[in-house]
Amino acid sequence: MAEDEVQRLKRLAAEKAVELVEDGMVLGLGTGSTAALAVDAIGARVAAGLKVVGIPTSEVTAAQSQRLGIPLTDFGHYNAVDLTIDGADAVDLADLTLIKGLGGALLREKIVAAASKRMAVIIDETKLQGTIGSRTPVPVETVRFGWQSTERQLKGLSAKPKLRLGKDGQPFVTDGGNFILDCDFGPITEAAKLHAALKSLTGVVETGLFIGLATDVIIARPGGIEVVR
Ligand code: ABF
Repeated sequence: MAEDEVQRLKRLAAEKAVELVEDGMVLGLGTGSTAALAVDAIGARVAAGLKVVGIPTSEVTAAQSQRLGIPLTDFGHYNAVDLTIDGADAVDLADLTLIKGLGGALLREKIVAAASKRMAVIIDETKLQGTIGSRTPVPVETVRFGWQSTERQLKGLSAKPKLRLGKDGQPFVTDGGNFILDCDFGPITEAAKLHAALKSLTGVVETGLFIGLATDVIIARPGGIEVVR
C-alpha cells in the first residue's frame, strides 16, 4: 500500500477514535505515528473548548500534548483513565490480543492501558496479521544490567532475541532507561502463557503482549472503517 494511503487510513482511524472523547474525561494519550494523529485531533478539540486531562504514554507524546495545550496529569491525581487511544504493531481480531512496543513505549503504554476503563486501538489494516507474532517480534523491555544474561534466558524460551539499536547504532534506551530485546517467537498460539513465562524471567520489565486490555479496535481500510469490540 502506498505510504500516502497508509497515512490517510491512520488519520481516519484516529479521527474515529477521537469521536469517543467526551468533556471531563481522563485520557490515556498513546504513542506512535497513528496515536500522534489522535493527539493532534484531541488538541484541536481542546483548542475549541473541550475540557479533558491526559496521561501521556511517552516523553514524545508529553511534549506533543504540551505544544497543543492539552492539560497533563498523572496517577498521583487519578486512579483510573476513562479512555485510552493508542496504536499497535499487530492485532489478532480473534481475541483483541496486541503486540505493541516497536515504538519503544510499551511499558508506559501498558501501565496506562491497564488502568483504563476503555482502550481504543487505532490501526490501518496492515496491522492485521492473523495469528499474533507471525510477522512481528514481541518487544521485551529489559533492565540494562546483565541484559546478555536475560537474553540467554529468552533463548531458553525459544525466542530469537535481538537487541534493539537506535539510529546512532547504540542500544535503544526507553523512557524508563531500559533496553529492548525484540523476540521472534513465530506464530504465538498461547499468548497469555508466553507473557507469563517472559515476565517470570529476572531482568524482564515488561512485554509487548497486550492481552485482555483492548476494548475497541478501530481498523481503517480503503473501503471504510470497521470497529471490532
Ligand atoms: C505505539 O506505536 C506502539 O505500541 C506501537 O509500537 C507503535 C505503533 O506505531 P504506528 O502507529 O506508528 O505504526 O502505538
